[in-house]
Amino acid sequence: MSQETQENIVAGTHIWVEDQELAFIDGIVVDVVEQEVEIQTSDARTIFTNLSKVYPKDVEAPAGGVDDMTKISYLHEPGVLHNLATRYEINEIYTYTGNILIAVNPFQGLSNLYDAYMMEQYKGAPFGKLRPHVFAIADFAYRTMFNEKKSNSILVSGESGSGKTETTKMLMRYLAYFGGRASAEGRTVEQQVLEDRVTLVVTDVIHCAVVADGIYVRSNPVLEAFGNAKTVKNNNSSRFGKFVEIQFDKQGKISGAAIRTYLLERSRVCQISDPERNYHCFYLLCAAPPEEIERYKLGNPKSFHYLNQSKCYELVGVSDANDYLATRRAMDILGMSKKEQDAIFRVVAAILHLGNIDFAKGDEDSSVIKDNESKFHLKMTAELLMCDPHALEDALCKRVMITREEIIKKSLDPLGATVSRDVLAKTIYSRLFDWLVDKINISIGQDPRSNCLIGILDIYGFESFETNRQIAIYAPHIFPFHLLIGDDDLKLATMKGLARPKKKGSAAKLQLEKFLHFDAHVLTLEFKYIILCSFEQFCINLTNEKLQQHFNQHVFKMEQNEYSKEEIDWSYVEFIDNQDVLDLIEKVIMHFIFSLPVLRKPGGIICSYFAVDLLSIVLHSPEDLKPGGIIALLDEACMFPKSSHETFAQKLYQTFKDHKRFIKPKLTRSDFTIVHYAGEVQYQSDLFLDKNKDYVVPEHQNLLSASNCSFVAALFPLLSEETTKSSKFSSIGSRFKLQLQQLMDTLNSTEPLYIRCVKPNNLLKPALFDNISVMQQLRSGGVLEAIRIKCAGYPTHKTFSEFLDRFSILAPEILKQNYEEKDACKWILEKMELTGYQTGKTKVFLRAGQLAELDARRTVVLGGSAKIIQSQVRTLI
Ligand code: AD9
Ligand code: MG
Repeated sequence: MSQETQENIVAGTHIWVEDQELAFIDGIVVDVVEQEVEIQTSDARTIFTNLSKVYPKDVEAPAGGVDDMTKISYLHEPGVLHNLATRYEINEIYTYTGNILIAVNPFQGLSNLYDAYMMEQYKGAPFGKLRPHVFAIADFAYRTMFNEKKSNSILVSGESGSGKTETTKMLMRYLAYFGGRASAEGRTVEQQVLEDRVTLVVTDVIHCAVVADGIYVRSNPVLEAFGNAKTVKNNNSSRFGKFVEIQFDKQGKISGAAIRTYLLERSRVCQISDPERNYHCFYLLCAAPPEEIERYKLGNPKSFHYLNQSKCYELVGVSDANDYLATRRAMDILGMSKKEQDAIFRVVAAILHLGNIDFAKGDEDSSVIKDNESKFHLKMTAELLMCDPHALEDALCKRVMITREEIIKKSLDPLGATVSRDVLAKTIYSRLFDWLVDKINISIGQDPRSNCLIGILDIYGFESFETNRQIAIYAPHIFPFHLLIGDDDLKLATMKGLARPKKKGSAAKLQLEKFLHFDAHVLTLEFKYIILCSFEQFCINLTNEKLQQHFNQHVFKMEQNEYSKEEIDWSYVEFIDNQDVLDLIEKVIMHFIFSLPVLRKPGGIICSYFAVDLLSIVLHSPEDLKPGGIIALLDEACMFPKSSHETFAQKLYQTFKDHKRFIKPKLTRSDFTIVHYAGEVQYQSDLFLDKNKDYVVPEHQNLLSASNCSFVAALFPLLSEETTKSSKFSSIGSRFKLQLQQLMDTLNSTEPLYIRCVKPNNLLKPALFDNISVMQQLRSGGVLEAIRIKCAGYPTHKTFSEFLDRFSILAPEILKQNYEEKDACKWILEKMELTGYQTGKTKVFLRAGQLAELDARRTVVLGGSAKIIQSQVRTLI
């Protein structure tokens, strides 16, 4: 929310001005005529701009920046950004905003930043006394937990590659360091084993992993091997959300831990694009010792379809062979038996073979196994999963249809069979992942007596795939031509100012905004590149909306606490809320409607608007009868056999046509846009219905539950007839919503601490700070929202002595009198005829813009321009 305040900008004032490339550039005001400002920028340009694009700059800010954003005199976007950039330059990667820690990824090891000496430094140090550090947050959480017996949670967020998982590891390392047992003396072997397991899970590191060549290595812990992959954004990207709960006993020692995971990315198992990789475990297994390769009939990753869709097989600086051994060792520590480990890797190998089964057209619309090679892979898959090869072939190529009259087996065409194969691979993999999480939880054990815990949330950040880019293309004479965007090869179809290329099998769309430059050989384009988001991003963004609300409420509460500590009036501080977006997404339809027998149609459930119409006659309560949110409407669409993504989209358009957070984009029949707190995101509804159905194909279920391998059979437990009947449809969206609610309940019962990770550049390189990208992340991460909340109240807090140091020059007479500090401050403020400020017990609280006004007066007194121009200055975004 922007806030305009009456300000004073004088010629000679140091300012920040908006800049296309740098986000903001500093300069000095030369002249102001009404709303137009003439500026001399620090890169020696003269520019004219509107006053609304100008922000006052604090010339007195320390050269190395300030370690807490709340100490910045002018709390606005350029001020925050400049402070972070200045600090990053001198390798100060951590900065506070109150007790929120902002961590800018250094993309390089900074010496001694995380060693034992550093941990000792932060142990018990009052918060804020030492330089900002992730250990300070961990220590604060640990102290609060131990001294006040309060549970804490630390929420780590940020975009992919910003350093969430690394930060999480540092937090856990600190907690394990002080929460671990001091010595092994007097402890049973069982206790030691348990602690090793907890330490392993908690720190994600095997301390004693020494490989054959004697090098001390970081292991590839189990969850990372199965849940992480190389993506364009991060070589070790976590493809799932994780909440680790560390339990402590009365002595403050770790006594148990539990992991909850969220939304593993299933599609990656079958579909990857260059230069990404599939989950690490596939490559690790292909690098296993020869006897295992022989046992699983594996070989070069290039020979497997699920891996060779991308040309990337290896990671720089990583040995898959070493990581395989380390993962095995981690599994040993976690108490996974050799038999279980064999079964796990057998399943992984089976998935690789499964992906190599191709289909050809059989009689009529049926399909058959394509060739001998595919037959070999079918045999291997069946062997590894210990199921019947004919049953496997049937499960892939046929579907059983139950009609009123008979049960018929319908053949699938080759495309249908391929889809069926991929669905099977994804289902097996996600069940395997869930099994691993359960197993880890069982093996580390929970402490039922623990009543204090520290929870750490490492969860994916807000997702939107819209980027503005400029590119130059050589020789664009021949149309259509190929356009390289990163590594995506997109074909431009037309060139009429708006091109809409289609990338095969993906949702990439390219909208040409304008041509910048065109000569004989080079065409420079500026365009908006949009990859439409799907159901997964929808769920991720819902998570972020929920966390954002939690964050806002917390920041607001902290502000209020500060005000009440200083005994000042804060009643008119407005609270900015995103409840309306949450309602749009997750508001429930009142299910009791469906329990009214009169409203049931024979053989099915009626649709909500029909129900609402009928019910409104009875209830007369329009507020109660508002339709459900997007998830409820999606579930409803999934339950109707005749629904399609188009009817679902139509229903959304019709229901939310007046909702200010919902937009029907132009030129589309089924996309929809949600105005999230972090910006607009366009979703493509095409696969929403399919992806929302948590449905295991009964043929797949029957095949694997009959496996001779007890491990595989246990991944697919037989469902009772009752469950099969009642759970015809189970909604992923609703289940995720429930999971999220449970997470929020946990978070609400703890004291939250926040760490916002920032990725300073997209090249993953040290010492590069991309202002525009960082600013976008600060917006999405709610850091600027926190600042807005502060600005809605009193953005400037200055202790009386700080205030007097800076402004006593405005009222030199006070020096002659024997005023109390507080009275002296009041005297100055009254003399300057300011209103709306507050003086607390130790600090002056100024409204947005008042500091700029005082500074302007100060500049005049100090001999700056005598001309003060009254003007509008936007001090906020
Ligand atoms: V994702 O959403 O799981 O794709 P994360 O978890 O935010 O992502 P990650 O922690 O994996 O990112 O960090 C990415 C890379 O940045 C790491 O592999 C390191 O190479 C690098 N990194 C991150 N934090 C630090 C740090 N504190 N010091 C040095 C770091 N390098
Ligand atoms: Mg991660």
